[in-house]
Amino acid sequence: MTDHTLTIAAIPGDGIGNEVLPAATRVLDRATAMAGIRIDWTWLDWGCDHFVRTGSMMPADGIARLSQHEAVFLGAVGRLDVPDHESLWGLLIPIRRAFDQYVNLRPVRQFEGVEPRVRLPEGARVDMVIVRENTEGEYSEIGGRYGRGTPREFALQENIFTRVGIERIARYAFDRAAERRGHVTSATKSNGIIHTMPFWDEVVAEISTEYPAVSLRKVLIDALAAEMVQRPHEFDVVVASNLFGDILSDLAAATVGSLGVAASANLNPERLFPSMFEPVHGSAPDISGRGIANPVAAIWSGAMMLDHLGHADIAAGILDAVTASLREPATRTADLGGTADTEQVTAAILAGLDPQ
Ligand code: GGG
Repeated sequence: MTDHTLTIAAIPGDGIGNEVLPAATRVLDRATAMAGIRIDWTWLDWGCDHFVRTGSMMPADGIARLSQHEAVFLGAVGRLDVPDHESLWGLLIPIRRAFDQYVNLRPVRQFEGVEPRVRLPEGARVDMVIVRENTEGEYSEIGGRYGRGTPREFALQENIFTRVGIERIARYAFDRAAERRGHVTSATKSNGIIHTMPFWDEVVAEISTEYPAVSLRKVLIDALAAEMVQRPHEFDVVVASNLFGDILSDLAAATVGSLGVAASANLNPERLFPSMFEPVHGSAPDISGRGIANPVAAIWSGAMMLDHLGHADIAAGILDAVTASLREPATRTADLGGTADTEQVTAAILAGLDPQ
């Protein structure tokens, strides 16, 4: 008997987004149905095809339509014949900003049975969360191009770091660390970036005084990238600006196997607007259409969505089924050394949801 309905907008987008998102919604449908919950999906065909057809990635009332939902579930954006800045700034980034999704939460976990890509000490496991600032920083519209096609041509782009923006992302990171192992690492580059990064360091350090039980270590981004390859198991919570957080999360995901297991949540923690959940990976034109994409990142992102919507128990059940499927090469995809295709992984996860 269904006693509760969730209204969720689903945007598969481009490339493998059209393969992993339907797989993930099947898993979410089954897991919620078992708990007496129904998901009312609004499927939206927005993305690069829409851009080629109409000149925009989503309709003019797109944000208003999304705002009628409890959450947004996104696949991937990007197509080889569409400039990447058009696809990102026409869909993904406007949604993050319109809904003030200032936290991009990206968990990185080493799953049992999946061989890490870096050598770890005996018994060590990678389990970190990257807290990426998601609405300002280096992803800024402020700037322009001058003298196009002339010898004096230049491009100028302003980074935006606000006190409010740094304070709120730092507090979110410290809150997560307080619930976990109690360590925050802050990514910086305050030796070379003379204005914004010393400001970032200063504000993060100020917020740290509110959390005496949590340690803070600031590390220059170049050294941090090296540490993440050499000792990924030592990180607990990493807080980073928009660009640094994006780069580090791909790097961290690679250490534990592949971007195929990198999930993310774009959160408005105050819940004034819908939050958006998406795999970290893009549209992967090199493998799209072959049915071999890894659906785990999308499925885990969907589990994060259910957790955010108040169904932590269902989310945990999905993650258990994902964990079990990853143990065997027969039920994981080739990016993780397995032999399964998207359908076989999805079937294994669906079977793992059923009471044994
Ligand atoms: N899963 C959505 C997607 O396609 N992401 C690829 C991407 O390039 N994202 C950039 C970003 O997260 O800033």
